[in-house]
Amino acid sequence: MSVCSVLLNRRAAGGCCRVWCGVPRQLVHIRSASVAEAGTRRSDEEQQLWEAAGYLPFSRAKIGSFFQERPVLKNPFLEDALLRGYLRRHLPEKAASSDLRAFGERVANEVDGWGRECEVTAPRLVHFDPWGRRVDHIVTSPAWKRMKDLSAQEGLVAIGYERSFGEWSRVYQMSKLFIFSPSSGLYTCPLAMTDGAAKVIQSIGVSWPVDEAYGRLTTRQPERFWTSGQWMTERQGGSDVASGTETVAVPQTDGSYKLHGFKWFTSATDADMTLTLARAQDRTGATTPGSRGLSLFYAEVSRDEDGRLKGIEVQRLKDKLGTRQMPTAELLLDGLPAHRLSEEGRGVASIASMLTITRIHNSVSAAAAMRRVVQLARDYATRRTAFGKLLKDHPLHIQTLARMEVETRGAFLLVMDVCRLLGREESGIATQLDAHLLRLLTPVVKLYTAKQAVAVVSEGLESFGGQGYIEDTGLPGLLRDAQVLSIWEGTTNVLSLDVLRCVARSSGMVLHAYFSHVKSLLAGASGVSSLAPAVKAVDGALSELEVFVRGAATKAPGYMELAARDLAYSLARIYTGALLIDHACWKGASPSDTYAALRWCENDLCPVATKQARGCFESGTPPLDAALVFDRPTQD
Ligand code: UCC
Repeated sequence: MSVCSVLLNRRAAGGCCRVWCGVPRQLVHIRSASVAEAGTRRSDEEQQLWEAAGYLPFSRAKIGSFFQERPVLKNPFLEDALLRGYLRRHLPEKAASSDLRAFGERVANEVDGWGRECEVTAPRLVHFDPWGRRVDHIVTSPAWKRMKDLSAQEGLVAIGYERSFGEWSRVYQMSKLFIFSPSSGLYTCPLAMTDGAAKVIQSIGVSWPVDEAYGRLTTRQPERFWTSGQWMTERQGGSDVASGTETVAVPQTDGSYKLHGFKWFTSATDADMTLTLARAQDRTGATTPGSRGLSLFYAEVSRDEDGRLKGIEVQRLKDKLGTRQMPTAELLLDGLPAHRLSEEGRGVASIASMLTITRIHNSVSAAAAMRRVVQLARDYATRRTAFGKLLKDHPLHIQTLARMEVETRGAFLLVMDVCRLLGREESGIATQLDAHLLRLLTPVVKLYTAKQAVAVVSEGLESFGGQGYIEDTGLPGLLRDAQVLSIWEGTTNVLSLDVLRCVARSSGMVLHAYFSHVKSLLAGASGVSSLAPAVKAVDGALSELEVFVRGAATKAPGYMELAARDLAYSLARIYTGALLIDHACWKGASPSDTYAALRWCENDLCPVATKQARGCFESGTPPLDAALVFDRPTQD
């Protein structure tokens, strides 16, 4: 090795506090001082002694000998104090906890690797066979196929329909999905739509032509298991479905239909069937515009004897920011055989129960992404040293992780409460109050947790330093995949408007249920002094919200539209605060449960009141907003 390279290597190594090749730092440091003497030359003998002693870092291996330890994924069930506490409180059955424990072990040791395989082996579309025949094969990785089998075996959809744990079955199912989701290679997306399709079929009636499909969607037998798509979005967009749907359904003499149209976003397109919206033609070939013209259709995805998809051409796969594990395609429907499931013109109302389910799944994935990044960051904090001590011993670092933990706990409790309500509704024991709460909180939990997930996962990546930005750590994918959660299944603003819609359609009854329930949760904590500041904060915010809502009745619709997002955030933060308080009052709660509740309640719990006080929703605001957004440079 030349003196020059020795010098270079010494400089590169200077200042590091690790021990190299068994040589104590002090020794290296002293030698490094002698090397630093500019212009001096070591004798050949000295040089040989140096090299023989093996003191030189980087002298033998070009990459050196120090490697940062990677964060280790441990059993995500066993590692999650809140999940386990929540289940001990509400679902103490041994069968559930043993299943979750075993599944958590499998997720950490086996499934997480498959998820990574799905990410690095993205699906691809093969349009033609070697002889030029159109085949439109979506080729997915073996790991993606294993995910399908696993999903059936583990009952990831079936549990919701077997109802072995009665009203708590949905909580059990979603707990399983919660530990699976970040390792699933996005297989939770087809499962969400499959669950949604089963729910729609169940609500319409399990009879021909969907009885066979229902059995397959909810089976635990991998060889029978089907997944379903939910094809709603066309070129004009996926939010305003009523005006954006061009697909027509042409009636056939046997009572079935053929669909003709172009579906612009179809996720998990390797599905076995789909539920989709189209406009049924009358005898003259005319269709009805708007929502009243939309009906719900069921179609199987199958091939003819030549291997061609029946009535479907896959135009192309989408090139997405994230969720690359999952095929998302543009589909030309050209005579797709289908059956109408809803009454004519009741398409949106009929698919609404699917939206409820997929929005809840979305929220589970959001909370799960937060939980996963916190678990990994926590583990990493016990391994990585900076400035002479482990990250876990830097209070500022731990403060950041603690803030992420508070967000994660809030999201988890909010999601699980909506699952609890769903379980009650499906078990036939929901009160009117439960039904109202479920309707109101479904858009709220979806919009709020999706935004939280992006913020928490982004913060989480920072806690790994530069490694959080490196693709093959698997960490950046968490952020990319989180970003979709606020986009699909209704964007934040569309869902905020859905909150207003359900308030109006229920004549305010959903809000009445909300206020009653939050008050009853707070009442349970009235004598708990350690929680007094949190109770006071939620109580105060609830009063502010009540004042806002009372005043809203006299406001113009434009006022409420401007307030919609802040209203939805207020509903989420206050309700979550009440849930954290309630959980902290449980006899099995830990001091950390109390601390999390106190910290959560330090937030602005009622931003709609804060913003109202600043005049944000007044009629003078939109022109100012518009002037700001479209501000142009003035001419020089
Ligand atoms: O498909 C997509 C991507 C697939 C991938 C998903 C995977 C998720 C996996 C997550 C885990 C990883 S993206 C598609 C995105 N598009 C949407 O989500 C639609 C967003 N837009 C809306 O939600 C709108 O609010 C619409 C489309 C529902 C609005 O349509 P309309 O026609 O204007 O709706 P109306 O007139 O307000 O309501 C029609 C009927 C009413 O019932 P009736 O007639 O009985 O009064 C409403 O009460 O539908 C009822 N309805 C609802 N019911 C409407 N929305 C709901 C609801 N959310 N819940 C219950």
